[in-house]
Amino acid sequence: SLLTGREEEGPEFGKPDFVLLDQVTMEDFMDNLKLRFEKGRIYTYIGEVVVSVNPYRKLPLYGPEMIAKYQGRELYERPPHLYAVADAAHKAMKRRAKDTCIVISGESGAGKTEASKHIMQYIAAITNPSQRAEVERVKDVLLKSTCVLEAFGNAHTNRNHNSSRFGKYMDINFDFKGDPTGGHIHSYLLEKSRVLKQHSGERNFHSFYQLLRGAKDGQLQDLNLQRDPALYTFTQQGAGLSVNSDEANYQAVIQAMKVIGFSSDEMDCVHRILAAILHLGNIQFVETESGLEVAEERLVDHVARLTATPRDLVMRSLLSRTVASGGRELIEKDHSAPEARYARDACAKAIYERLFGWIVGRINEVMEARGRDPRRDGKDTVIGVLDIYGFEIFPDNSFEQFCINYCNEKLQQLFIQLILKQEQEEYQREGITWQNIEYFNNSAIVELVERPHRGVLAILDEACASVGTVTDRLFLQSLDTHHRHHPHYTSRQLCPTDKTMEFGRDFRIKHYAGDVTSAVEGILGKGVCSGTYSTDLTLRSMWPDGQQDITEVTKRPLTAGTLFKNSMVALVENLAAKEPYYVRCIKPNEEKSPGHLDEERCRHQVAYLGLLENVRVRRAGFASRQPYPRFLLRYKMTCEYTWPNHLLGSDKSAVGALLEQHGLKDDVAFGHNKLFIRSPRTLVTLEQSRARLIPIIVLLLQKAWRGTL
Ligand code: AD9
Ligand code: MG
Repeated sequence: SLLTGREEEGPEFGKPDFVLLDQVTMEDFMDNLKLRFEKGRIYTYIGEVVVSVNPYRKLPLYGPEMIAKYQGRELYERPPHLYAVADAAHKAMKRRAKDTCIVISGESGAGKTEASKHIMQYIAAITNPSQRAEVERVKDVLLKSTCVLEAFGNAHTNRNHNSSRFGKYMDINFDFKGDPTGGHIHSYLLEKSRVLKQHSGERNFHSFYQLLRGAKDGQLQDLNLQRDPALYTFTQQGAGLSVNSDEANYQAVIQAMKVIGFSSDEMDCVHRILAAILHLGNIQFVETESGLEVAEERLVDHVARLTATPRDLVMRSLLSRTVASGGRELIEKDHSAPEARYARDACAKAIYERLFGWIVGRINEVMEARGRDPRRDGKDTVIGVLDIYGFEIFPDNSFEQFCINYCNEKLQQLFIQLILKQEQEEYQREGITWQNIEYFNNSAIVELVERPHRGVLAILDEACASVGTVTDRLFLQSLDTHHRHHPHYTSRQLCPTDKTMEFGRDFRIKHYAGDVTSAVEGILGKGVCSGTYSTDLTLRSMWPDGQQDITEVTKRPLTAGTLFKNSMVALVENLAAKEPYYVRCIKPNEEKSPGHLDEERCRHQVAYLGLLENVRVRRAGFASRQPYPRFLLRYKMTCEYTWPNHLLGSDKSAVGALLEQHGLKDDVAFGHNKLFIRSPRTLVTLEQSRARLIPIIVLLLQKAWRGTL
């Protein structure tokens, strides 16, 4: 380190890059992962990809001092870290005006959100050295937005006490100085069914508990709420699970909302909506002689008042619905008790979803890039950060898991394409012949889901267009007919001996990450509910499309599945146009216990994240590549022609002479700017020879130093 400014990680910490493994086998990979993890080295590279293992404990890896170590350094100069990748993305953006993105993937609890926060903090810390006020404001909003979105979009689940229940892609815009000037957040598929129901041991979204536990007595009174979450159907289930500091977080969220620029009216409105949802959840229906009635009308009063909606409209939308009969005529049809409960739940979900979408939209308004630089023709560069839910396999999987897993297949496909494409382009650029490599191609699974006309989503659309006539069961039959022979699809009907699926209820998709069985029950349902009639302006602005009237429903609105597919296609297009950096997160164990690595679980993740293939692709032919100057800087002391400086005309020919002397020339290829090294053994040889020399050189330097005294 004396010579190059590099921070050494000794061999006792294993290989900092999986590319350096002697052999690419699962065993070698796992041994290295485990060794490093046990030594607190949670980050390891595969080329420029960071593999990260959640330590479940505080490690001294973050903060200003660490940030300073990585700032402006090259990837290889420091031990593997998220900061290095954030810096690389920022450098690519600043030096080469490249749009970049950082894609963070991994399963629930693997550390994606934490990683994205470290990356954001790094970027915030290294930018705006001149403290421009407008840039500082943008940075504040960027950092604070996380806190707000987590309150409304995260929940305590069995797998993660702070699980993101939505996907998030955040673009950060930079000006020509490399300072953030704005941003934009896309959110994907909030798991809104959580508003109604949670698995045992899980909670509703944090926001509800924060309000109940954190609001002042007076405010709760205004909202007709009592403090105990056990009193509300929607929060009862998670009431016993006290997640630390709901009160403190309530204050933090309010503080963050203030910084972002939410007005106090808007914050009031948010709280009123949360309260209205809690009251809605407690509404029960009774059948009387004169028809269906609400058990506690007082609750309807609360909902009406809190949402500033006429009371009889609330009542009517619970007890009946308007349907188009024949031509243009609309008639009111009374609900049965189950229909009324369904309407109530659909309404609660829809309101929460709108609330979340509105919050995201408000943050975006505030972050909208301002004052674009004219020197860039109004174009600034972007770093995108994607923190999206990983594969989810539960005992019962619903529509949400279906979408989430589809999303992961898409991203995996993109990962394969980009990694291969990048490699290929690099070889071409450097004038080196490329050899093909086998890798798992998951496009059959992606096709199964998204193919026009016969993909699962297309069939679902078809079925949704005719709810009422098409039942869940018929939907399943249609899937069975179309995908009878698909290698990644099965159901009990097609595989009658498999008792883990139920006849007429389940279908299974064989994902890369494992088999996921979904029940079709209720998959076709959809709710109509709107805040169009509220006299509260904030609330009304959550329904910008509110003018849509009931007759338009017959025009086949896009289903949630299609909307999700479209948003995924757009996301993938967007990512593919950027220079990608990857963080692949691994969850070490199910118990959230620090320092324990469950090999079985990790092996599975390494397999489905395609990490071995990644190493292989990276090594296909060439394990490592380095620009000539960088190579010389590191190894020049191992050769008399190059130490301390070479006189060979070009760095390329100096590297040639060095390798010649070591007898390693057959193992490399000379690109235009970079040296390509075929086997890791060559690097090992060079490293060893360097390691032998370093103490001698240090000694020599010390002598020379003393001599000057
Ligand atoms: V989910 O798909 O949103 O359910 P994530 O986002 O992958 O999931 P998250 O980042 O929330 O997981 O991490 C889960 C928990 O692991 C955190 O709340 C921390 O307690 C813990 N964690 C994660 N990364 C680190 C880390 N680098 N250092 C210490 C960590 N603890
Ligand atoms: Mg998360």
